[in-house]
Amino acid sequence: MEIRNIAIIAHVDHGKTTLTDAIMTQCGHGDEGSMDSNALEQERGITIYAKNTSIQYKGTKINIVDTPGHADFGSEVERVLRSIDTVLLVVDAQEGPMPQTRFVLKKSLELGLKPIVVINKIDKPAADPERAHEQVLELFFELGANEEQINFPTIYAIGRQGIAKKNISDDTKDLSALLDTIIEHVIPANSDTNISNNGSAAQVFNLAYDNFLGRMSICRVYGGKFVDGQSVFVKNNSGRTYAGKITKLFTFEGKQRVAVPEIVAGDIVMIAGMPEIFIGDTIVDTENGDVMPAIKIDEPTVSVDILVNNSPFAGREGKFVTGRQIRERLEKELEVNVGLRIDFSSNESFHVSGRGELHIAILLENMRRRRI
Ligand SMILES: Nc1nc2c(ncn2[C@@H]2O[C@H](COP(=O)(O)OP(=O)(O)OP(=O)(O)O)[C@@H](O)[C@H]2O)c(=O)[nH]1
Ligand SMILES: [Mg+2]
Repeated sequence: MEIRNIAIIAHVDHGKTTLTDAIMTQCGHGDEGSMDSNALEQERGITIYAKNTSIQYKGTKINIVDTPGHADFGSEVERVLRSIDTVLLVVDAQEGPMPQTRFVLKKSLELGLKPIVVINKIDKPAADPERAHEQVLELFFELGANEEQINFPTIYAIGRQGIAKKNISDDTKDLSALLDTIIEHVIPANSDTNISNNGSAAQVFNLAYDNFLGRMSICRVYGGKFVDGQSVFVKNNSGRTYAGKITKLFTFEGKQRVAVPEIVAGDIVMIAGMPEIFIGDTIVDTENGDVMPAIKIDEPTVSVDILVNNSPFAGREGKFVTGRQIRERLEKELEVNVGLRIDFSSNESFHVSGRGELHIAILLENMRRRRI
């Protein structure tokens, strides 16, 4: 089956998740709930973590990564952009491009991606889709887009009603115009052998945990294929290579993972069996296979010191209150929270740096809920 891999990117609240949910619903995955599945995401009504899903449309598999639009979670966007071939740049038809539109578009253009622009929320009373389109075009020029990138296809949408159109005046009732454009415009992922010319390779862009299988890596397969039970090598950008063995393979159907005997180039998959793997690492089938370029993440902007509570109120809340327990939790967080930096060198406190106040606040709230 042919495969297309895309990410949906935008400024906060411009309608990425609503659009992704509508695509899921129209492609038969409406009973799986919103992409904003995390408890904190539901409480706050924003996306915090990039997540992937997979649908089938006209016999083609489309892997979609929904990303957060809040600037504090920019690293979530950066870490997934390598694993996909095109972005849907969603822009609110009333607000036009906003600061984070610029940030995510810049990162995409730098990677050579050719975006599809979705002017969304055209149902808003004050929407001005033509002006938004004009502003997006200007932004492409400003960011130094090449000619191919500037010739982006534009789709007009009401994500909340599951409607997409090629022209504003079209009378459409579903998202076919968008899905057809994805099939036409995005290069088939299977044909993508240019990145790895040295055997089978997959790069990790996310991690997950399973009580039975342990650490799971979510990867994009770049070349060849891997089979269940295969012996492989893991390589990282600091030059380390070590042997490993695949103990289980999955692909995605909607948000569900499905066990498969083999995975092929182009697909976005989940691999179990490598307990020490990290985001950015490359899995190869031969010891001299090429390591993929590192995934670049911008530096943090704010920091806080976390220390053991020694105030008179100590011990009133939480269960895991020692320095060692805090440290263990922070070390685990570092594995998946790629925008975070932590300095463990002081004995008294941990110096935690993130991409903004909300980035740190979500970390602290997650720790509090784990009774730390
Ligand atoms: N009027 C209108 N509102 C919409 C449309 N699509 C989404 N919304 C509303 O816009 C708000 C934000 O939608 P989300 O889909 O959560 O936005 P998002 O881009 O995923 O937000 P983050 O992931 O937090 O960046 C919600 O209140 C939606 O109901 C649309 O087509 N028209
Ligand atoms: Mg969202």
